[in-house]
Amino acid sequence: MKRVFAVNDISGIGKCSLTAALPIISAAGVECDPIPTAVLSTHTGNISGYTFRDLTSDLDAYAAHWKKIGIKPDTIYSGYLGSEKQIDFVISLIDGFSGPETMITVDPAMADSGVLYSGFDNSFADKMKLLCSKADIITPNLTEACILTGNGYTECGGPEFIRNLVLSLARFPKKYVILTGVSDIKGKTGCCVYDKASGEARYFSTGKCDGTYYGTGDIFTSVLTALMTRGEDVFASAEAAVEFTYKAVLETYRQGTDPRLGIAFEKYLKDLVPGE
Ligand code: PXL
Repeated sequence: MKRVFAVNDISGIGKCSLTAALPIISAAGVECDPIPTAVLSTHTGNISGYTFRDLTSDLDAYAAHWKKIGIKPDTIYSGYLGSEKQIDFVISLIDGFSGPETMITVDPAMADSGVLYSGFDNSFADKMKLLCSKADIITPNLTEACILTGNGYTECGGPEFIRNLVLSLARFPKKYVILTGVSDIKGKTGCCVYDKASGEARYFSTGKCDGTYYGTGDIFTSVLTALMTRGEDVFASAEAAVEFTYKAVLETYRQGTDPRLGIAFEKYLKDLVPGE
């Protein structure tokens, strides 16, 4: 069985970070080994009063124990990280556990809708660039892409703007840039996948629901990471991840629940289960 190390926080409510990665990667038939960086009562997006227990001081011993008992990952996947120290930890994890066959996925989760998430600053964003340069695949949203490349943020840049952004992001990862929350079709959303080796760029698009849905980036990158770890090609994996995320957002919209409390992806987990 393939194994993913997932370095991310646990937000008790919100179905993002590890509470998305664990069910999604497991459903896809890949073992998900969590490395929890912090425990929060909820995610931090537009909800006040959340608790935050930082686990940074546990991380080195946690990884050292895995090293001692001989656990080896096929993929190392990092998402939301709470501090520059935690970025340093992920870099040391990559140095200590990866070989030529290990896939490294970095979701530089730090911003959305034109602004950094609460608690992050420019110095954190600079350190995130270093982590992105250790990755095979990066999955920034439009805001994160603008921060990483030093571009001014605009929500509705045309195809030329997106093309330049993707090419500019290509300096970071070894293999693929996957820019999320964009489309080449007006009124749609999805992602743009750029393969550095071939120079090929492809868009995958779906419809768009009104409103802000927290955790979509984590859901998208968890599906993508699981499928690629399973051996599927980057374009097929990104297309499946876009579709899965859209179905779940649509379900949330239909249910009419508060989108801050999480995306209703459970019903679609069965679509990720590998065939016999
Ligand atoms: O989904 C990204 C994410 C993960 N973890 C925490 C967050 C967020 C986004 O706001 O606050 C704690």
